Amino acid sequence: MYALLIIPALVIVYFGLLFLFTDRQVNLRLDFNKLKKDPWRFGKDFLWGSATSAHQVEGNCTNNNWFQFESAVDEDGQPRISNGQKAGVCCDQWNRYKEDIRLMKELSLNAYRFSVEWSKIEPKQGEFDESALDHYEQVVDELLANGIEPMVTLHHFTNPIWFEEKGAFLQEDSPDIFARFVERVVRRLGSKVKLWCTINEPSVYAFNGFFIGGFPPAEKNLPKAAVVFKNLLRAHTAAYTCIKEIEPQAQVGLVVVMLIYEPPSRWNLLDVVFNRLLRKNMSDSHFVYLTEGRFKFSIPGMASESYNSGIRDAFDFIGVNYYMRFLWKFSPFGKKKLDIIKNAPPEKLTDMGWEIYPEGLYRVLKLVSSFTSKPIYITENGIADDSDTKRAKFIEDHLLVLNKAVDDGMNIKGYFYWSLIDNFEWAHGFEKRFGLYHVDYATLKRTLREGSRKYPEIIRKSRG
Ligand code: GCO
Repeated sequence: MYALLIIPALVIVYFGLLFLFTDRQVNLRLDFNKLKKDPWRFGKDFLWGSATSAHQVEGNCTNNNWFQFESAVDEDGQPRISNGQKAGVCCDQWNRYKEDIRLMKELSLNAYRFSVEWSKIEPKQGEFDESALDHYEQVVDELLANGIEPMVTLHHFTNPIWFEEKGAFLQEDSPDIFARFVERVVRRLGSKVKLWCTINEPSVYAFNGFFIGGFPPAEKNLPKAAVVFKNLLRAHTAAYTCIKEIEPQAQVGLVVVMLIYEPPSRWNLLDVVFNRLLRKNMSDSHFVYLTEGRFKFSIPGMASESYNSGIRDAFDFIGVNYYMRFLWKFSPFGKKKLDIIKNAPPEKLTDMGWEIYPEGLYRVLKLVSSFTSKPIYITENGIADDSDTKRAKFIEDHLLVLNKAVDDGMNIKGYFYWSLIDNFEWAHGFEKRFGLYHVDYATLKRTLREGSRKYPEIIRKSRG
């Protein structure tokens, strides 16, 4: 008799848990033909930009941890960077920034997100190089003279070697060390720059560097990754406080990479719960920290870290980097316990192997908006597409989705395409081409890609 009841009870519990942990927007699909009929709703003040980071475009970043990493080899003696490439002179934006700003203007852009290279500004601890600050001030002046709003990122993955050698963001006092650098930058640029991103993608820096091993220092230690994640968020708050003391009017935000964590099967409770756990730790944790000051990272049996800053709402905006969705499969008894399932057809994949899923942008914006009504900037979104066959559609579809998000009342203030020009894609080297402009690395010539024309076309239409 009881046995007969157990089965329906288990079924109820199973589906109850499924309901509890399933993302309400799982597999969301939108009708793009319908979206195309909507008028563009980005107001006149909307920021239309592109984004880069110092190490990926500037050239001669020879005093940071990535410079060291580019010469290092892995456990099998293989180079850390694809084909043993090195960033080197890169796109030489340090010397060609005027040309690049002209390229932005040609696309009708009115904003540029770029990062300042800490290792050039503070080459030794406590020693600041005013000529590096002069350079960034000149860049900012040139942008402003061309009607382009600068958005400055203070930390985009690279550390000065001296900081790296001390233990970088594993150190308890790393937020203070970082804030001292921030102070120097803001004292110099603060009267001209209104928009500041403190840290780019804390979770990517922490987990690529300390768990997956694709970034320096290439460790595989989840508890350490959790500590670094925590300290990066603390560093955000330290930077926020410092900037606001100097420039109370400044708008300061954190840049969060937002993946869609999707169960390969929506009826498999294990997959559903596991993907929810990942989202909670890797995405939601940023927003709980920002809004409540509480940090909690917990993967049962593997790592657990918590912290309370006691400071709520130390942010003025959220920067969202959105690229793709991942289907994570968790097989506790399988050979490969953790796997990313790839079932998208080739036409839906970028050169990075990432699934093109524009609806995901809507979903992540909805998620961020459930935590805060403060402004959101899409600080990165783009495609590696060397053949340039998918770029135009990628841009259009993502902007249609963004338009819907604006229409639905989400507080979105700008969009920055990654990237202005092809650049050094970290451990992937130069092969992955994200640029609106193609870069010929032999001559450094920039050439607009056909597919990129979609971007200014939409910008112009939306301005009316
Ligand atoms: C990141 C960064 C960029 C990347 C871009 C494309 O997310 O890793 O912010 O530096 O180049 O996202 O992968």
